[in-house]
Amino acid sequence: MNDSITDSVDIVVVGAGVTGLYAVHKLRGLGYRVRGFERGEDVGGVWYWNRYPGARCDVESVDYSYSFDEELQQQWDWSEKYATQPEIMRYLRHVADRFDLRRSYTFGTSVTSAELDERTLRWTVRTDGGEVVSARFCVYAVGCLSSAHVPDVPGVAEFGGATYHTGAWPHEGVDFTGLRVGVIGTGSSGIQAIPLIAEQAAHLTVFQRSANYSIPAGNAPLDEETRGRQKAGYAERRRLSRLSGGGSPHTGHPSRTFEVSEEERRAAFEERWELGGVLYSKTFPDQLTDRAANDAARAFWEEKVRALVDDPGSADLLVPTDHPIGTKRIVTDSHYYETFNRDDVRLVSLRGNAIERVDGGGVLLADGTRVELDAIVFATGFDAMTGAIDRIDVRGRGGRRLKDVWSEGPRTYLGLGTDGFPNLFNLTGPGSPSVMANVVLCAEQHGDWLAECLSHIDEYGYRGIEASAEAVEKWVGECRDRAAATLFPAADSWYLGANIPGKPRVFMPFIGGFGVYGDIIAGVADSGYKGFDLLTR
Ligand code: NA7
Repeated sequence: MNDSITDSVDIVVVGAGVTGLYAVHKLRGLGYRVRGFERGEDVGGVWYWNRYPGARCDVESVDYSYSFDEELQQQWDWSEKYATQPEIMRYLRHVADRFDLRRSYTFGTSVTSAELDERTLRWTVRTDGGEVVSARFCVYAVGCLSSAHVPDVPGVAEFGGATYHTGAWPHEGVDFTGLRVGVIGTGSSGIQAIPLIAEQAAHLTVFQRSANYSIPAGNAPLDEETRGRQKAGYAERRRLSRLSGGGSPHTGHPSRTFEVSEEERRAAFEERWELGGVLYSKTFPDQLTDRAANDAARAFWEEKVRALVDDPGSADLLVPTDHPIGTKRIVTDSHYYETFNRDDVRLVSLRGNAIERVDGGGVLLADGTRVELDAIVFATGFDAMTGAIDRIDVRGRGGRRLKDVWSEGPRTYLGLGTDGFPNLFNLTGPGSPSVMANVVLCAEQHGDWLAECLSHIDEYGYRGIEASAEAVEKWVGECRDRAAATLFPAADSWYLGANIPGKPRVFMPFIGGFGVYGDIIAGVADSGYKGFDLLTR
């Protein structure tokens, strides 16, 4: 053993979010020695960091929960249809305690590098805590929305008030009482936070670069009867979810948009509007592939939203004109549009009038307007899908850096592996459907696949596994071609890296759906890991 090595294990897992926790549980259950590292001081991943007011999941809580343990599933009581951040944190802490997962983790510690020893096929993993761990397998579960993006606005350092990013919210909370607050960004985080900040602040200015499509959540407390019904129906709920595109049991209308009468079409849109949130994008099966079908869904949405906003000028600004509905994730809100009916809330469009700079007392726009502020909230999103892994200096065969190999966009086979990086797995990341589906079931799907894969390697005495260059090339093409057959590339979304200046414009997720993807990776396992090389030396 190299002198500098502080520990030697079978597997290092990076991240203690929904995905990492399950991976640790599953792999430890097979008898592997696992070390986990987590940047936060506790479990939770995105839910540990995103504590902004109004932070809430846009997947129903009954679905956004692990399915692997029937007792856990039956015993845990969700209090609302859509769980808030604190409730999800309570749940993940409960899971960590119940399955004794914390003992495998070192918290408050970031992995800084991982280097392959080509002779042994082991990884040397270094942390900012000074640990040097040798591992046979390295598993990244670092999250797709965990590298906060603060735009490079001149003068922010001169601002006299406080600044915040929704994805790195102070744990002690923030009191905006009596303050003039500016929120920059109207994605999911901004739209969730804005109504609650408006209630507290003396005045709120919302700086909107692009309007977004949002749909009221229809959130409600869950009563005993509803919970009982959900729990009794869990088996069927999960079965349908596993077949679905998004990892939830809801299925859209069986016909295409214009195969039904106008009356039936409106009834279907109304039903989805009432269901609430993100599922509206799949009311009809052709909505995200056919422009006219999308326009019909969009027109119904616009009618609904205009009815919620008193001032037609504000309504005009709040209706997106730049992308088809659903091609950025539809936001699931609570009283967002009504917030613009308040006298103490002002909507400022940055279209053609960008923020030029921040100074000591506020924000200066290109047209010379100055907005005086006491606090600025950046709800400006994330360097999505690749940002967190890019922070780690990963070096594979020949010393090649993963960041360089991915410089033109992430290159994976099935999202799970990259050629030149044997025994390294990336869970629920680019090349997988996780950001377009219920990530909890995605975490289980990947954790189970990985467990089976490692068991196979050991059963047959292999030293490791590595995606082939041909398989990676094909999968990158498949992800690109599937996206190209939809309306998704028409939006400047973070799926495409379009929100980060200079990032290559490549559609990063697998868009074919959770169920289809599950069949593909299961087929690969059944075939003896076609597309991977099983390494004997
Ligand atoms: P998003 O969805 O990336 O939203 C970020 C918002 O910030 C969006 O409105 C952006 O406008 C805006 N933005 C970003 N940079 C700037 C600059 N430089 N100036 C002004 N406005 C800017 O991130 P969220 O955190 O809201 O949500 C991420 C995901 O979390 C969400 O999809 C859910 O899956 C959960 P743009 O639209 O780019 O013009």
